[in-house]
Amino acid sequence: MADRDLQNTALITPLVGIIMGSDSDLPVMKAAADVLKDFAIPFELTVVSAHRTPLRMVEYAKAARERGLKVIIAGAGGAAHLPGMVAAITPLPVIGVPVKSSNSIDGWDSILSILQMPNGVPVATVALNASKNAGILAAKMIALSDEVVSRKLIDFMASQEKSVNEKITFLL
Ligand code: RP5
Repeated sequence: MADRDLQNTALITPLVGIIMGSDSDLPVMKAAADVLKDFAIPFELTVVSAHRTPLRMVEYAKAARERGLKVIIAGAGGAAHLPGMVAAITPLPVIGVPVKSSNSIDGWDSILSILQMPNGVPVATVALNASKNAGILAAKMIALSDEVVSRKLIDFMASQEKSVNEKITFLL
């Protein structure tokens, strides 16, 4: 599938770049895209492999800020070097999603290789396969300078609270 096909719009500049090491990560990473769609935040989604397409990774990370991206969500499994390497190149915040790939060591390989970054090169790491949270965190970053997204986040949080409160009432 062409990159263009995976953009939620070809006309609006994406604010969030969702990248992943392999198309096999897509079933996990799709939840981040779903969140951004819900918040009407323009994003792009594509495969960038630190190991199989290293030059593409460097080009992507170098160009990201000038293309208008504000935050990058990077998911990878196994020896998951993509989020850290992208964070080493771009000044943009990078949210790392450890993906539990089929040949992983229960996902610990992905978690530790994304989480254990050296001082000076932070990656905001979410839980294993937690790309939904990566999408929400990206939305919170966008909301810092976007009142509409901020309002949507406040509504989203209120609806979560309401749904939990309703369940509690039901249990009583
Ligand atoms: C990583 O290796 C990818 O992020 C993926 O999670 C894992 C397996 O990739 P495939 O062999 O399925 O392409 O680089």
